Amino acid sequence: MRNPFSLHQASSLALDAGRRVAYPFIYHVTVMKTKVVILPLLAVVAFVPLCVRGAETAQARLWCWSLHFQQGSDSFGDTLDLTTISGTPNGELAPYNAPGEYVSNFILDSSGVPFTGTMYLSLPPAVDDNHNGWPDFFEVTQSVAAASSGTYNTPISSGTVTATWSRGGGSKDGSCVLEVVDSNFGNLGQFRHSFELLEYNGPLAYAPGTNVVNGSINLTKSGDPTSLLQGPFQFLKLAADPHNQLTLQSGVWTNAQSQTLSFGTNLFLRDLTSWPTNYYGYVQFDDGDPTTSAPDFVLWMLSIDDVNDADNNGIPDFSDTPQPVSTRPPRLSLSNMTNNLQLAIQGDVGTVCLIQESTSLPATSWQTAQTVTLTNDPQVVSLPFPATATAFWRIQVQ
Ligand SMILES: [Ca+2]
Ligand SMILES: [Ca+2]
Ligand SMILES: [Ca+2]
Repeated sequence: MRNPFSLHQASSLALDAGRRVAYPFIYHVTVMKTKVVILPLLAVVAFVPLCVRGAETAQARLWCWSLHFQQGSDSFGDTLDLTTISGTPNGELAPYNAPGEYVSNFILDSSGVPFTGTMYLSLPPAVDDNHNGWPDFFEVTQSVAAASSGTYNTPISSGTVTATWSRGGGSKDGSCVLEVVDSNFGNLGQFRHSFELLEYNGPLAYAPGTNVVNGSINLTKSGDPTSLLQGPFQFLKLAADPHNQLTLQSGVWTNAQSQTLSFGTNLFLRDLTSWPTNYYGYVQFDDGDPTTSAPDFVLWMLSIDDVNDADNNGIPDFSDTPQPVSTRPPRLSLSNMTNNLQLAIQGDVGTVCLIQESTSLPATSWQTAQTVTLTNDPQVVSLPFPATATAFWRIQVQ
């Protein structure tokens, strides 16, 4: 077994409502003595789009706080792999226990002699040139050109790592050169890696609710339009602050390979200070990459931007108190036929109408002649001729 370590998720995870331009930190490293664990094959579940009455659309961006590294190599053909699981390296560089601090186990193959260790690497300082509250480093639209540093240790030595990062704006793929200098063995090489941001964008359909917001996502991976992530969601509004705090309920989404990704419950906040149409929170998958043999790439962030604001009160429809559904006042016309009268009612289908009759105006009392639920617009109702010479009718909407 090459990698006797595994990354485990810490128990607590909190959102920083005031300072979003920071990296998260939720992991710690523990030694794992067990053998490789193979997950059972996940069931294939078809995704059925959620159709909800009065659905509206917001925009969503979902990205992973882990980076995906390809194998790196130096000019001598030595290789460097990163991994957070046992078995085949998964290339994950994962957030660690302080903002911007990352960790991964590694396998460095130097002239055919592999040795393993754990690398602790800082990301470049977070910047936000596009002023959206999120670190540009994790935005595909933004470019990166920066350096950072770290350390590593192995069972027999330790050393330093210097990272040189480069990624063009609009590209999910970048390069990272890791220069490894060992305290005992000197410079072990400059390893050039490709690294990838895992980011999805797309519409998020939802139905505003008093206490619950139901909907579905339909996201496409940046730089890979065939890779989709779809599925339903449910948010519960917090009773004490329903416009600004919602809890994402656990659920399951499905990717283009019909693999399912389960996620847990997490709190979402509305950004009241700098982006009031934006909601954000963590999405923690049980396993963010079903193609690898163990849970990995678990921590993601979902940013929801909703510019719908039907009542123009500054609170997006996503979390605002839903407006009551208004029905059009019915419009009436009466026709004198050979054997009866025909009352045509124009109104919203589904409206329940009481047809009421009086022999005089002002009426001392209106008598309900029929109750009709509109199934057409207009809907024609037959009325018998009145017993009196003069009669009046009206509609009362229920
Ligand atoms: Ca930004
Ligand atoms: Ca996995
Ligand atoms: Ca509103």
